[in-house]
Amino acid sequence: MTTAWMLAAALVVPAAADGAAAEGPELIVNGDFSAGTAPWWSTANSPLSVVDGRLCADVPAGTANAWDAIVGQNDLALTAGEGYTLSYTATSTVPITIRTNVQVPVDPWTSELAVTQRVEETAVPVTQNFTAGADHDAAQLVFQIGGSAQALTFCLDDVSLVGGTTPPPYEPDTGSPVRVNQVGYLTDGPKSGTFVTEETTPQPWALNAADGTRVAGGNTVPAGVDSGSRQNTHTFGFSAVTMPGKGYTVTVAGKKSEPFEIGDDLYSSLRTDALAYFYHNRSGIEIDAGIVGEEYARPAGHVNASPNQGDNDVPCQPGVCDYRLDAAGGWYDAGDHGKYVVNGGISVAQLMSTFERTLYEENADAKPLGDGRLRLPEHGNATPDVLDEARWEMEWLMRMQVPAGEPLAGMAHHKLHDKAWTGLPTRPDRDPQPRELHPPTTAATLNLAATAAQCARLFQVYEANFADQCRKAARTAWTAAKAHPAIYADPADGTGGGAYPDDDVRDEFYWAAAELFLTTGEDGYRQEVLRSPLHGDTDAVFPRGGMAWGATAGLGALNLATVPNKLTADQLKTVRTTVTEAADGYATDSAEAAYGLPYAPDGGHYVWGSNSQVANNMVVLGTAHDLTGKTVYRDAVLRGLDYLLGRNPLNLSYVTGYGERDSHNQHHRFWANQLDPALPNPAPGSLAGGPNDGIEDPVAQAKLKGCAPSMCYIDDIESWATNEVTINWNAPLAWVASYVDDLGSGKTVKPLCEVTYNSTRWSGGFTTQVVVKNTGTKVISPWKLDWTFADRQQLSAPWGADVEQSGPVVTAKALSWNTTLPVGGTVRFGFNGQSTGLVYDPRVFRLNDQPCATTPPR
Ligand code: 9MR
Repeated sequence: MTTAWMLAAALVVPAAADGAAAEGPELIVNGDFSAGTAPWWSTANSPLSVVDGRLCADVPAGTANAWDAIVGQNDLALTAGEGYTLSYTATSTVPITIRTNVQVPVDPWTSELAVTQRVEETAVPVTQNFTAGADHDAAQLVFQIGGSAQALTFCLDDVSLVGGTTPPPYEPDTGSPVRVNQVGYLTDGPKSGTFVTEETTPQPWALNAADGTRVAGGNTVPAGVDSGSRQNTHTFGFSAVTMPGKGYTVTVAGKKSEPFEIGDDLYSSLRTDALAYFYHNRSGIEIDAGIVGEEYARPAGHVNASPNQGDNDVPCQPGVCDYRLDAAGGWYDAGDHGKYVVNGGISVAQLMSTFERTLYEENADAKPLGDGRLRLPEHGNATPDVLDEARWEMEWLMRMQVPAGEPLAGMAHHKLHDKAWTGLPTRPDRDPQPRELHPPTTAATLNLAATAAQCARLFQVYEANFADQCRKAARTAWTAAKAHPAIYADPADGTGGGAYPDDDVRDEFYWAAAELFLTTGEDGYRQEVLRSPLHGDTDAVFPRGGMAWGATAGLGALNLATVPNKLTADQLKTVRTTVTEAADGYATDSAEAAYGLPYAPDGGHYVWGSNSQVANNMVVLGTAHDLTGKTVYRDAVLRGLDYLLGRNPLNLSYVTGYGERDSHNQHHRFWANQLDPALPNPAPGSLAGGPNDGIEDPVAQAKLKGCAPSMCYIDDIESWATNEVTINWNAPLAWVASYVDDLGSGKTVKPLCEVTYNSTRWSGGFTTQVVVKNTGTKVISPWKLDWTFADRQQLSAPWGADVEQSGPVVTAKALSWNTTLPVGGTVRFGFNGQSTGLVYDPRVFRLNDQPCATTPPR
């Protein structure tokens, strides 16, 4: 009888049969653990950590089978007939018999190597030779270490698997050399693309409609070698084409682009999806299938239900404090389950600013961000949904504040995360690691001061008690930061979570002072703003490479430039000039780049999360457009979006679910479909970190060595340095999506109305006169004017119109005698009212749902 074993043995080639070691490339990534635990994984019951340069797993007592606890590595490519040598050393605090397999990673787990071995406290080097019987794209090496009655620690060192032939160097599949925004172009916006070729002379291009009809054409413009990608490029443009349609393509020299749309409403779902990212990544709450669908639903994470050790009662790292905090809630930072005040800050600020923009920018529409509009549970509470989402994080940020009476009271702990890194995948509710608070820092404290101040002014008209809580936390944090201005995070504190170190907090001081000044109007904070060495220094406030979690001054400057405040006209001009000067720089970068992106980092280095730097520069450009109306700024935002959505060296949309060729294997512990088909891919609207020439992870190091900066990216779940998702990358994406959706078709339309709003104020009250003018070409009848108070104003006793207020929302309707607003005609009405705190005249009015110009302009 021929057994399977004999068949396998018959296939063994001499090299392995006689026990000779195989030669060939190394297949194991990070076999000496110098890069931490990844891409090694383990079963959730046996968390991994690197101890003295070895990979150790804490295995619980009482598992039944060897395979009940596993340490492994995936993605091993083997070739049939080739010889391989596996070697490693192993130790165990309790003697066990382990099973070591090289196998198919799914049922029936067919193995190429399956051996057992006794492992004890003393390390013994082990070598196993074998010959692969079949080809495998992605086999796995597993050490099955369960089955012991006693708990034990199993450690590995120097793991190596060599053999086969050297795989060809990694070549990204870049598809067509014709690169376009794979979602589309606004009907009346700029439209350009990039062609990659060795040719140096102009090439004919054609724009074709979905049915193949030629719509436009011309010759490409040679643009030389693009420094980011080292590709020889040409550009082409078709802005003049304004016929909406789906399925357009551009063909150059016989090569066809991915299809795209021309239209007016391309980005409303991007806004909603980009914002849904935050609900998906909430900690401490069940993610509801009714809101996100079955695939993305999951139980609440880190709520003290086993095996979670919970965030409701978190101790400090040893020696850091002797109290515990209820720090449940907030958002997970990224692919990991850490929660970081530095980074939570910029993210929640940008969500709040996405909303705040709608209070002061005439062309911004608050409705799509309003109550009942986003994918989250807090519908029907009258608070705009985007603020509900921000509140989820703000509550957590305030929980991270050191309680009164404790040392460093009022400061904020820098972060809270697992004691040791968990493997991929790990659903949040299945994370068994102890959670720990890390020391308070000045940077974290100022992140809290800044965001809590912004929270106080935005929530005052919706949830006054919560706003007061925010205001108090902001003031306390500011005072604590002033008392402890130089307590920095340890850059080496990166076990189990990211370090987020920052030892220059001048920008955080500027940001926090700006927010506190905007919210309170107090002169002390104004002086702090004006005294800052950053004030008015464009390059310091807006670094060339963009704002970031460690470079936050720009957040303050953008709000000083746009939110009504008590700066003098000259002081305001200084701030606005920093915004427009920075935007001029980014716009020039964009106009000069072969790929149109508004990002030209120092030394040409694409940093970790470069896509968010592109997005942050787009926020500055969008704000400059809001302030000045200049289309050069708007066009640079739109070209930045083109880059993120496919017009780039890899021909890839970095936003999941958008474009024909999208990133969808980003690094995430729950959205880990690439490792476990039962888990989902990242939710639509998730922005990948993007090219990073630092290539700090093993997959990037194995595949991307020598890469051109803007091509240092791989859509692999284990490449966390190029392909993670995080809150601080999706936050500017949400701002940008909102801004772009508000552009409509992109046509600059003259408003059909003009509102002059004049209040005479005295302490606690006001009398207001409103003049509405029909500046369009059609009679408006009946008319209805809406606005939202940003501050605490309650009107009464109206005249000249039927005026009603519900919360901060005011609607003024025509009376029977002034129903009609003729062309060029005006209507006047007014009211008295009461106010508390700082109040400013509203600036955003809609007449029958259409935006009006406001006089005087800002
Ligand atoms: O975004 C962070 C990037 O600027 C740093 O260079 C990098 C290394 O320290 O860390 C990034 O932040 C990660 C954090 O440390 C842990 N959670 C995931 C974040 C995104 O990769």
